[in-house]
Amino acid sequence: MKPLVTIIMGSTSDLPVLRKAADFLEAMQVPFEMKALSAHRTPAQVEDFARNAADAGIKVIIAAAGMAAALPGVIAAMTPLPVIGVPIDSTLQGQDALLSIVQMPPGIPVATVGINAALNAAVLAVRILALSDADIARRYADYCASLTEKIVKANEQLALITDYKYKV
Ligand code: RP5
Repeated sequence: MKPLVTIIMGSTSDLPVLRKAADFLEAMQVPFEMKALSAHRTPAQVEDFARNAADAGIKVIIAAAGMAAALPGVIAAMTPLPVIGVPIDSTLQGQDALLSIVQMPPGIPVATVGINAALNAAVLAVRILALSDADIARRYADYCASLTEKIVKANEQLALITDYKYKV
């Protein structure tokens, strides 16, 4: 089984956040790999990964980092693949990482999700893959239906609350 998605993080200290992305890809039966590489501490290895990812069959890269979060942008500069950036709340409530990742120069985009929003990064990756994979598209449609069902059930529960005099 060859990975379609790489989850790459600046440090294994980011792993607790990235687990949500891994769990979702697992649930969608999308083959993925995980790596910890740093744009500042291991720049040569980051370049090696980024320049070879497309040829290795990777379709989407989820890149997460905290602080002066250069990793997603540096990877985006060295691959034609879509890169989804996850700012990690490591310092300054993640504002530093958010701005580092989202403010890319024209021509080199990083699709940036919210601070620590690893699940949304994986959902976006699945949406991209679903464009050309009917099985993934079907599983994703089932997931969306389950979200709708959850809200329908929540409203049924709200309707059962009867201990307010003015609730109609
Ligand atoms: C970033 O620095 C990492 O992505 C992490 O969020 C932060 C701290 O890294 P460690 O010092 O915990 O390895 O590069």
